[in-house]
This record gives sequence, structure tokens and C-alpha cells, in this order.
Amino acid sequence: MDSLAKQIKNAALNMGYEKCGIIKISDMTGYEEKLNERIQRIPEIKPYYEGFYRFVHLQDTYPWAKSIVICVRQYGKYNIPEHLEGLIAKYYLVDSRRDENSEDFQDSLKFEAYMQELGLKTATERKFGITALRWAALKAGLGIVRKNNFFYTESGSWAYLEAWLIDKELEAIEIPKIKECPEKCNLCIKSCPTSSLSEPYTMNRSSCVSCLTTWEGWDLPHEKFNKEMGSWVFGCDVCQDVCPMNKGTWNAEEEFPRLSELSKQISLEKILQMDYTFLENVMQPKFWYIEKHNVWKWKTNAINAMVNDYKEQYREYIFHACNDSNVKVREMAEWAIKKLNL
Ligand code: B12
Repeated sequence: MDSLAKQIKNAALNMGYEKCGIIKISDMTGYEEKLNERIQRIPEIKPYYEGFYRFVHLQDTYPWAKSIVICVRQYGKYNIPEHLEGLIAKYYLVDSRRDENSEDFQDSLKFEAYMQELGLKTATERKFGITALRWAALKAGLGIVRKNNFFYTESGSWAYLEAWLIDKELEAIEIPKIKECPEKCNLCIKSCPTSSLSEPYTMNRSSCVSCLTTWEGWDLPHEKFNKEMGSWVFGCDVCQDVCPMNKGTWNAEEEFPRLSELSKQISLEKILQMDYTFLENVMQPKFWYIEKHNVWKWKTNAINAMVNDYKEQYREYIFHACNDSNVKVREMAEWAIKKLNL
């Protein structure tokens, strides 16, 4: 391995990344095939996935780019408030992509600055990734992609990925020493609440609970999968939670900044009582997939979760929501009252 590649890799590991690899831009061509295959199998997702071709044709936007530095960072090290398990996906509770208070975010800035000090030109996209991150990590041999589409290292799938483009041709590729999924195992597919994950390596983003609780699901009374969404109000972890390859891989030993404090203000009942200033100024910056002008969705998601596992204590909160200032919330509450015969 080139000594510059070695320096980059060592710096990443010293800054808390579990793994770091470097691939050529041309290694992304295989992703285009996978994207074509996915669109062919699930044609209705085409409008949402067309933008992802930019993940392959990186030099259209960054003509100077030569290689991709791809890093893996564990988040399965954080304490997750017990009462939020099954309500909010773990990744979003400890999401450092836009959280400047987190060590992970600060390390990401430091790592980029370090590469620049080495004389490299860099580019990244901290929100949604500058390229197809799983594919890049797979090509760098940092781990494998399992049937649930998740990227796994020896430490499981509770890891997020980050990539930088650099203007030098370098390579740092590993050979993963991880066992493939057992041939007969289909627990993730069987457990997907909406059958969004329908076959190995195939999922429909539009029926994924994670999507229905964030980017979609705007009309829950008429949503085909409102029942299947179960207790989830933001994201979903089912296909990772049931995976035998993830057994014993969550080792909580650190606190994510401000999570414990914030979590005390979150429950289904408390969401219904949240005022819009709190939703817009506290919840939105943390759980940023639901935009400021749509924060009412937290309440419709919470009512849906209440309906799916109804308890008598929810009654007063649902009735209270009939007076909410937002019409979508009032409609949802009235739908729930009818559905539950309250
Ligand atoms: C769009 C997107 C979403 C969309 C659509 C999901 C999707 N899978 O396309 C939505 C909003 C639903 C979503 C949700 C979530 N996401 Co998301 N998402 C992305 C994003 C931006 C692009 C994904 C993409 O390229 N999709 C296109 C399809 C074609 O790719 P794919 O589904 O990943 O499939 C790959 C494999 O199937 C593989 N493949 C296909 N066939 C075969 C065959 C074999 C044999 C092999 C080996 C591989 C293989 O190739 C594909 C391309 O890499 C990435 C970030 C990025 N820039 O890469 C994050 C990313 C994939 N998301 C991530 C996470 C954590 C989530 C959530 C778990 C959050 C949550 N808890 O709710 C959920 C999980 C949903 C789910 N069950 O997949 C992580 C995954 C980390 C990991 N360890 O894998 C990523 C990488 C973000 C990050 N910074 O780390 N996501």
C-alpha cells in the first residue's frame, strides 16, 4: 500500500473510525448495475432513485476526483433509552451527521482537515453521502452486504458510512473475513413488517416503514400499511434487529450528547402534547428528515402507533388531538376514534 494511503487509513482509525479503505472512482460502476436492477424489479421507485446515478458519474460534478476514501463508524456503542426502542430507529437517535455536539461529527471534520493538510483536495456530503456508501465500502473490502441490504463488518450492521472524494489515485483494499448469510436464512425478509424487503438484496423504499414514517406516509388514515407500521414513529430497525449476524453486537458503553435529557420528553403521549415551537426548534434539528413545515407528522405517526397497540391511557390524548391546530392531526384523531370505537 502507498505510504500516503497508509497515512490516511491510520489517521481514520486513530480518529475513531472502525475501518477505512480507498477505491478508484471507476470501482463505482457496479453500483449502476445494481441500481438498474432495483429499478427494473420495482419500477415505481424510479423517480426517487434517478438522482442516485450521480453517485457513479462523480467526475461530471467533480472532474478533479480520482479516488474515494470510505470510512465505517460504529454507532452500536451508544446507550439507547429503553422506552424509545421500537419507536425511533437507533441510527436516528444517535445521528451525528448534522450534530455538531457529537464527537463523531467533530472527528469527521478533523479527518477531512487532516487529508487537506496532506495536500489533498477533498469533497464530501455529510447528509446523504457523496456516493453510494455501501457499494464503496463493499468494493474496499471493509465488510459485506447481507440479504437485508445492510453493510456489515465483524461488528455487525450498527455502523454508518462516510465518504470523501480525493484528487489522487490511491488504493487501500482489504479482504473481508466475514461469513456470508446462511443460505437458508430469511429472517429479515420474513420479519419486514410491510414486505418492503421482498427478496434478498431487494427492497421497495416507498413501502419501507423507515420511509413511511419520514419521507412518505402523509395521509395515514388512507395509508395501505398504517397497521403494519406498528409502533414505529421515526425509522425502523426490524430487519437489523432480527438478524442473527447482529446478535450481541450492540455494546452500549457511551452516552450520545443530550440524548438522555431529550428522551425524557419523548413518548407517544408526550408527542401528542408537544407544542409546535418545541417540535420545530428541538425535535426537528435532531430528527431532520421531517422538515419544519411538516412537524405535525410526528403527531399523526404517534396516533397511528397508539391505534396499533391501543391502551386505555391513550384515550384522553387522542381526544385532545381533536383540537390540535393542524387539520391533518385533527383528521387523524377523528379517524382513530372511529377505528377504535371510542
Ligand atoms: C436512499 C437511502 C435510504 C432510503 C431508501 C433505502 C434504500 N435501501 O435504497 C430510505 C429512506 C428508505 C432509507 C432508510 C434507511 N436507511 Co438509508 N440510505 C439511503 C442512501 C442515501 C442511498 C441508498 C441507495 O443507494 N439505494 C439504492 C439501492 C440500489 O441500494 P441498496 O438498497 O443500498 O442496495 C445495495 C445492496 O443491495 C447491494 N446489492 C444488490 N444486489 C446485491 C447482490 C449481492 C450478492 C451483494 C453482495 C450486494 C448486492 O447493492 C446495492 C447498492 O449498494 C444511503 C446513503 C448513501 N449515499 O449510500 C443511506 C444508507 C443506506 N441508509 C442507512 C440507514 C442506517 C438507514 C436506516 C436503517 C435508518 C433507520 N433505522 O430507519 C433505514 C433502513 C431502511 C432499510 N430497511 O433499508 C445507512 C446504512 C448503513 C449500513 N450499515 O448499511 C446508509 C449507508 C447511510 C449511512 N450514512 O451510513 N435509506
